[in-house]
Amino acid sequence: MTLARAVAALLLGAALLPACSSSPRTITVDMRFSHYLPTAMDVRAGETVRFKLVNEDPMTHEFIIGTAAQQEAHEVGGEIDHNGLPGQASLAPGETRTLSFTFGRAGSLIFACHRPGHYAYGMRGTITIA
Ligand SMILES: [Cu+2]
Repeated sequence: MTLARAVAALLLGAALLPACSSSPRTITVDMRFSHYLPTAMDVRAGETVRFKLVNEDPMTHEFIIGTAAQQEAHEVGGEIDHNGLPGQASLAPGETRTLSFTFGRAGSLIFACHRPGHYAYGMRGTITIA
């Protein structure tokens, strides 16, 4: 690439930035060996995030956003399919699915899987909302 082309590409990129800033940010969450990666995320109050959930395991997993109390309730609850519920998803073995969620006020939330034994095994992470 010539210098002129590199400069032109940079200027074009800068010109496109304002248009891109209004679309939701995508955070990819991998589920592997019954753990999430990443295990901690930072978002802004009021931000809408598009989660790309990738289940790499040969078993069903969940991605459920909630408070500690809500997670405890899910741990003893019986829902099998969480798809279509706000901030919740169920993923079949090997499935990739997207979930959009708008965060409220500043604080912290937990995301977790409540398939039997997974939460206790450590399939959970934290979201800090600032
Ligand atoms: Cu799981």
